[in-house]
Amino acid sequence: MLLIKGGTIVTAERSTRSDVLCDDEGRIAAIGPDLDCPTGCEIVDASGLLVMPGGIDPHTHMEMPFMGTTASDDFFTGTAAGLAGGTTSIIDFVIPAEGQPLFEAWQDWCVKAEKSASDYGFHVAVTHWNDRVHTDMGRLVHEGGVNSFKHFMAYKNALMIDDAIFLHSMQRAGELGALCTVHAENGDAVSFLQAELLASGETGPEAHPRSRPAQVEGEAAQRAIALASLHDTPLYIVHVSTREATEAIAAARLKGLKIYGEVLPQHLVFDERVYDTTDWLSSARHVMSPPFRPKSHQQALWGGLVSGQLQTTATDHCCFCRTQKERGRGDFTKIPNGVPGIEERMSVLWHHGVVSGRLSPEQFVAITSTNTARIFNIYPRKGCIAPGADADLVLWDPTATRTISNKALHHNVDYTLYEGMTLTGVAKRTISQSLMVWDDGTLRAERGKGRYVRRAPFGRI
Ligand code: DUC
Ligand code: ZN
Ligand code: ZN
Ligand code: ZN
Repeated sequence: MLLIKGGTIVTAERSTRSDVLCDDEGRIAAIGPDLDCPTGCEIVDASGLLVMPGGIDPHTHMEMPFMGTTASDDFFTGTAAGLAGGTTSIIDFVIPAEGQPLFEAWQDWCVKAEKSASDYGFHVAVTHWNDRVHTDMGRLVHEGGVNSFKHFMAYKNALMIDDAIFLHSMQRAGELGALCTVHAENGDAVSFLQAELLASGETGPEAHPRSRPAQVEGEAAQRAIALASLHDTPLYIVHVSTREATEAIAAARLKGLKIYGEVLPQHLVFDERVYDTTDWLSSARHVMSPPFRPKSHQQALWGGLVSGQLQTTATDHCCFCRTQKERGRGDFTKIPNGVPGIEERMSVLWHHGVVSGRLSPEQFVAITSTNTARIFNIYPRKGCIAPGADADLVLWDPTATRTISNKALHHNVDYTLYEGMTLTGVAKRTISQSLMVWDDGTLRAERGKGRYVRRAPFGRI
C-alpha cells in the first residue's frame, strides 16, 4: 500500500489538497484530507507536488514494421520511457501485414506487447476489405477488447484505403459500437507530389514537407468528416497538424457531428524550419507525417486545445535510429517516417501549455489523460482519481526545470527532437498499479508488468 500525503490532487475538473491511498490490488482505495496510514503502508511525501492521473498516450508505434524496417523502441523500452515521463498507459496500433486477417494480426501484437512495462491497449488498422475483415472486426470487439479501428488515407500502395473501404469499415464499426480513427492525408496527392519532386531532382528531406502540404491534410480531413456524416459515425482524427483540419473539425462539431481531434506536442513546438538545414541527418530525423508546418498553424492547434475543439494529445512515438533514417539517402520518400516523444510529452505540454498561460492545470489533465480515457471508453478506470480507479498517478513538480538530453532519456533511439530545450514541469514520481516505478530519477520499470486493457464497445455511438 502507498499513502501519498500532502499533495494537491488535480483532475480535469478541480484541484484539491488531499491525500491518496493506493491499495495492494493496484487501485485507489481512498481520498481525503489527512488519511490515516494503515500498518505496513509506505508514505510518499507529495508536499509541493501535484498529484495527477497518469498520462495516457493514445498514439504510439512500438516495434512497428514500417517502410522496410522496424521501429526501434519495443513495447518494454517504449513503455518504460513513458513511465519516466509520467505516462502510465498507451494505446498502440495493430498493423496487419498485407492481406493478413485482422484477428491474427491482433494476436501477433498481443504477443509482442507482453513485455510492456505499463498498461496498454490497441487500435486495429483496417487496411483492406472482405468478409473476413467484417467478421474479424466483430471478434475483435466482442472477444478482443478492441473498441477502435484505424484507417490510413495516406501511404499509397501500402496501408492506404480508398473511400469505399473506409465506408464499409465505418458502417461495420457503427454496428459494433466501435470508434473509427483516421490518419487524414490524401495519399494520391502525396504520391503525385513526391513523383514530381523526385523528377525535378529534389531528393533530400527538405522535399518531404513539400510533398505533403497543408491542403493535403485539409482535404482528407474534410473528406473523412463528410464520409462519417453519411451515417453520423463518430470519427477521431489523429495528429491534426493544420489550421485547415482544425477548422473542419470545429465546423463539424458545431453541426453536432461527433468528431474528435488529437494534437502532437511536436507540432505545437516545431515548425517547417527544422527542414531548413544543410545537415541531412538533422532534417531526416524530423521526417514524420504529417510534417512540420509553417508556424502560423500552431496558433490554430493551441486554439483547438484551449477551446476543446481538439481534445487529446499523443506522440505518434515511432522511433528510427540514424542507420534506419539513412535508408532514405538519395530519396526522401524512403526515409522511415517517425519521431520519438513519449517521455518528453508531458513536460513539453506543461511548459508550453501551462507555464505559458494557455492552459490551466485542469485542462492539462484533460488533454493528457482524462479526455482520452473518455473517448476510448476506459474512464473512470483510467484518467481519473477516485476510489476504485487504477492507481496510475504522476506526482508532478510544476516548478522544477530540466534540460532535455538524449543521454538522460530511456527510449531506444539515438536522438530527441527536444535536445537542449529547458522545460519547466517534471514528472517527479510515477505510480503504476500502486507501485512507484519512477522515483525522482530512478526507473523501476518491470518487463511484462503492464496489463492489456480491454475496452468495451460504446452503447450507442
Ligand atoms: N506517421 C509517422 O510519421 N510515422 C508512423 C506513421 C505515421 O502516420
Ligand atoms: Zn454487418
Ligand atoms: Zn499517422
Ligand atoms: Zn501514427
